[in-house]
Amino acid sequence: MRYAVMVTGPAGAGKSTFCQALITHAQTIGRQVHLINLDPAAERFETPPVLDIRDLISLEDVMEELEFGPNGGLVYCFEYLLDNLDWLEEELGAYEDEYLIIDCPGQIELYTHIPLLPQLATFLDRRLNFRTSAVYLVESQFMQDRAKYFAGVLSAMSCMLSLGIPMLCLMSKMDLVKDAKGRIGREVGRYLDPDPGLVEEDVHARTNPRFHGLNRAVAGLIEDQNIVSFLPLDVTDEDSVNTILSHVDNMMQYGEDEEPKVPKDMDEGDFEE
Ligand SMILES: Nc1nc2c(ncn2[C@@H]2O[C@H](COP(=O)(O)OP(=O)(O)O)[C@@H](O)[C@H]2O)c(=O)[nH]1
Ligand SMILES: [Mg+2]
Repeated sequence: MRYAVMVTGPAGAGKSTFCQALITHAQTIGRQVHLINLDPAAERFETPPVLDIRDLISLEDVMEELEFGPNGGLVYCFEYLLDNLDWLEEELGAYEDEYLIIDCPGQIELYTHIPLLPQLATFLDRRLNFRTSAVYLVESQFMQDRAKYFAGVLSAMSCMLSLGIPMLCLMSKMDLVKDAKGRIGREVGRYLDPDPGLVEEDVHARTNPRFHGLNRAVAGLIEDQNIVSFLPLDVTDEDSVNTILSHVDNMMQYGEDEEPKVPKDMDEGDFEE
């Protein structure tokens, strides 16, 4: 069985940093995972990827030769990748029984405008028979501005619905919002599992009353569907990375032929006699 985790989320959310943290952690616990870079705009990697879209096409060349801006260039690169899926298939052919971490571009255009990442997810999942899942990162600073936070939640929902593969949402850069004792306060905790009260309080205060109905509807949607809740990610804390890895494993039923796995933070107390 082959496994692929697509690491998604807006630019700057911490995707590449998370990929690196996962790889370092996997090495520590003696597990092999491989990094695939599908972000044509990526810069340097601490651990070099085993497969890199930049070997197929470079954003710099596209921008220079075709005179595209950065966003158009990215779309072009990704369309080019999808036109050359046999390249990807061939390159990935060497990875049997492997666990791949795929660093993806963040531009929302690639998810919703032109569903290029969904096409890629489908290709990995259906055509190449990877057990495919995704994580979506929203950065913790968004919790300081509720309008941004709700935009983040909605973009996570949109990504989840468009990718059509199991997805986990992560609140990244949690080290920036922990208290002096390194704990996640109750107020912060509310953002990890959003409730409609979050909107009533201050988004209402800042919007024209004629939008209050809309605010409430959006909050209700998030609440009713109950599809977005966040796992806290702090790359500086190995336990946090480990917990996320076990949730991702669980989502893909990684190693189900071996012994069953329960995410570490879910097992406590559940099995007491
Ligand atoms: N404090 C903190 N900074 C982070 C964390 N993860 C990423 N960053 C910083 O956020 C910026 C963007 O990270 P990067 O991984 O390149 O984001 P990407 O565009 O989603 O790949 C970089 O300056 C990182 O050093 C984190 O967990 N904590
Ligand atoms: Mg990156």
